[in-house]
Amino acid sequence: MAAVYRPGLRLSRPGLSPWGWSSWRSIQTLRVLSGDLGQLPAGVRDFVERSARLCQPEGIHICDGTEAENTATLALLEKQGLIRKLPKYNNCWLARTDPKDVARVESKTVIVTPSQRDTVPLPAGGARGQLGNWMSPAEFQQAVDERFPGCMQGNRGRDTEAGALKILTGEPVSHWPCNPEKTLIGHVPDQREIVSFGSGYGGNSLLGKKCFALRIASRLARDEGWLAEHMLILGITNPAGKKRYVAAAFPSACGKTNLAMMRPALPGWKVECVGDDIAWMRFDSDGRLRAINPENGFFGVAPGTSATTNPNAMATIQSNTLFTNVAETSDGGVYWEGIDQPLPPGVTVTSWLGKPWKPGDKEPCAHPNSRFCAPARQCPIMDPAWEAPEGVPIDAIIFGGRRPKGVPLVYEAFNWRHGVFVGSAMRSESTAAAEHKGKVIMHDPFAMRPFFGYNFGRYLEHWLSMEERKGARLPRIFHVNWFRRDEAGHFLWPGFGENARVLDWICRRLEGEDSARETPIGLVPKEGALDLSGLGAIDTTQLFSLPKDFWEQEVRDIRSYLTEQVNQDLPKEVLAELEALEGRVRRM
Ligand code: OXD
Ligand code: MN
Repeated sequence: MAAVYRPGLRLSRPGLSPWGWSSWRSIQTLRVLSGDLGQLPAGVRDFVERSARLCQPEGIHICDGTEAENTATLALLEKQGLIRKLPKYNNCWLARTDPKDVARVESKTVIVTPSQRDTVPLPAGGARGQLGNWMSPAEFQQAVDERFPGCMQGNRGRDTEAGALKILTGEPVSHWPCNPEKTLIGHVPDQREIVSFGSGYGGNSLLGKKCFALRIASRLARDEGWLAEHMLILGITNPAGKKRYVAAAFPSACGKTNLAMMRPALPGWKVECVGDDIAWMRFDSDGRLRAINPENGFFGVAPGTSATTNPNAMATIQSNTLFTNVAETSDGGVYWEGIDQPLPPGVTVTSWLGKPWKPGDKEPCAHPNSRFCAPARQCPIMDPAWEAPEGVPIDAIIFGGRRPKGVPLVYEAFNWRHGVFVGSAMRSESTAAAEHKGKVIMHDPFAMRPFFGYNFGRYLEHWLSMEERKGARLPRIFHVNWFRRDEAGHFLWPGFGENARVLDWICRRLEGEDSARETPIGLVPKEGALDLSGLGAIDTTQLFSLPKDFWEQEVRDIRSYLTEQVNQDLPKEVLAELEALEGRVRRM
């Protein structure tokens, strides 16, 4: 894939790009297949012309975003054999990628700044940095030179490009175009520029999502005093009609989409969805933190999604949806692990690898990171204000992770500063959304580890600085863990719709209810404060227990992570919170 995306922000003037675009040889007259270059703003036109000179496509199609364009694009991709229609649904499609191009590639995702420390903290003792990858402008220039010149030309282009740019050549392709060896996802925050090569998959190539709305936007947000975060946004209304909005940060594959679209198990409660992945938040003139979802759709993990776990997602994906790497049924439908739908008699399944598959087979039928991509407006519970330009007022921020041991169902931070520390100390079992292997507990501060657009130490300072904003009404901060297990490995909490019980407690805390007790790690629900009516046996003692040996190890791990990885850039306030926690754990 060779896609160059540049949001229309502060476009540099012709000839001024540091990447030496102007030095590439000029090509034949540009062949504009549709649209009018002359109608584009000067900066955009300049960008298109320079990119075309560099990549040398056979033609240029200027997107107009119309339905007709969408239909024509789908038809062309179908003709090229890149997607196939799923006749069981309305306008739904299946793409099967190259098995080597199935997830975000964090190791090949870089941020380019003149100074390394603007992008990443320098770890102590020469340790390998885990908070993003920096590339120098010179190295980046070389990487661009090695990849882009002529990459859309004739046959060569076929091996390296995909998506909208691929269709420019109009030639049929029999395989998923990617170049895993040369994949590079580069961000140049100073230029607000993203350059992606070699992958057609998800976050590597949907450049408006992780690349722009998180990495570049987090840098913009720091410069301009707002927040760009890996958070869902939901509205929750209690039986008395009182509505609150919360934003929640979870690492990939912790059930963010399920929570964002939750059908509450508690009678009389209503959840409405504003967004399932990204929140842009700023304080308004009344000091309220307001959030918008900058996305237009959902790009959710398919396996585990079912009428039980997420009925609203299932309703959303019945039409106008592009599925990737799920399995296909012989009656033209989709299938995956945990879809919880018996196969009708006589219906067979083809796996994401194109092989016959039957229930009980060792290999999964769908790739664990297989996805659905659907318009948000199709979700039956979209919040009436989901597109409101002023955003929705956020009263609580929830952090969470997949923690099989030691971390209670819910706790509240003592205050903003403690909450920032809680975000910095987030950890979770690893996910299929990136290239990591195995179920290791990874540090994932603010669920942003793969998405920071600048030095994490400075990001922490930015969060801490919110406390100093005059008139800011800071949201309360909570931490949740739906995934704690007992000794036998069984989940201690049913999750999904029952998580409304935790949101209920959070809402009551926001109303000022005295329903929390202090523990060394934060405030947890008082005995009987969590509504467990009708739930059957829940072992709340285990669910909320704080084993001293676990927390001793946890604070050791947090200390070594923060002091090694953030090192000189760790704000003293965060270090002080860590020391305070260490003291409380010692006295446990
Ligand atoms: C995603 C992720 O949303 O990896 O795809 O976080
Ligand atoms: Mn995400």
